[in-house]
Amino acid sequence: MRNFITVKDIGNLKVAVAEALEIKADRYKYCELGKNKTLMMVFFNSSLRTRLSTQKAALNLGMNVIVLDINQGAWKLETERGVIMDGDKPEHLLEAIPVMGSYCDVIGVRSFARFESKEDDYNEVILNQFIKYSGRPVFSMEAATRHPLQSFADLITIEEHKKKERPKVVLTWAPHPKALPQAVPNSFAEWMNATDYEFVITHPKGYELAPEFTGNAKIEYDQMKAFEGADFIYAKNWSAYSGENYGKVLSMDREWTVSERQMAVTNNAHFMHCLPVRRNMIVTDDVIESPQSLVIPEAANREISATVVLKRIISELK
Ligand code: AN0
Ligand code: CP
Repeated sequence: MRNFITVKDIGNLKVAVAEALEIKADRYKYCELGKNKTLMMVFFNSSLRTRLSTQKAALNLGMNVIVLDINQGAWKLETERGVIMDGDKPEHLLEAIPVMGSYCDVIGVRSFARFESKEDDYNEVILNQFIKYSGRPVFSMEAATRHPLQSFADLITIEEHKKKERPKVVLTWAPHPKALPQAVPNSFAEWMNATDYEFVITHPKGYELAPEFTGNAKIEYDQMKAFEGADFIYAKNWSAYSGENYGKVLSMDREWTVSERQMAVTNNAHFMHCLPVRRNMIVTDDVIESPQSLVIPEAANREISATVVLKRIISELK
């Protein structure tokens, strides 16, 4: 594997999950593989899980790790070509990227949707410049439209906890006070569509995701109906995608907060969320603390998904 950006990059999902479970059983199995190889993690946005789990994954493989937080101590970066740089940004991404590439063997990038231009966000202009100009394999640590390390960890978690071959998995929108990207739900949908699970998406009208991600998933606007018989509830807020409303908060309706009321009609479903989560906006205290909640094991599996991805990338380094 060269880059890890979408579900397609991981190939067969059954093989990937089997590899993940093998690594989970012995996470230091490949501890020699990364000797004298350096991972650089570049963050344009905050992170708790991604920075810790990806660093841990690199350490499992014996790699060295460098972390750069662009907004803390680095020069402010211009990202658009052709700009007369007489403002507050002393450096251009077009120099910064190859320089970063010269100090490492693999680069991880976190660069969220900026909501300034839907076209730029959905064309992944920042991430693609890293792929084009770093000269290194690049993996996404959540880019503008996808969060594949999260989705892979989510898949591992579902495979570990499912009680039937083809569980019913429901992605539900839930309210949040600030505009959030569509990357997590897009990615989750893309990965679920690549399985043979029964997959349903529920959200208020106006929160339709891009069709390239929802694919053939069933869209159900009635949340209670969507939850009926579900085996897994995956909650997430996202801002509007469609048309003029791109990046806007259209609803803060707390009827959509996941509570015991909706969980009661499920098949004793497990509750999932990628974290960070705002309690009593997205999910009630009772549901997130219930024995059916998987949020902690789900986050723990981020170390496993990252170990598989880094292992595959460094195995192919020249
Ligand atoms: C981010 C998001 O919704 O994309 C990161 C989630 C992993 N969440 C927040 O910014 C709160
Ligand atoms: N789930 C996730 O990616 O968390 P962080 O934003 O804390 O990395």
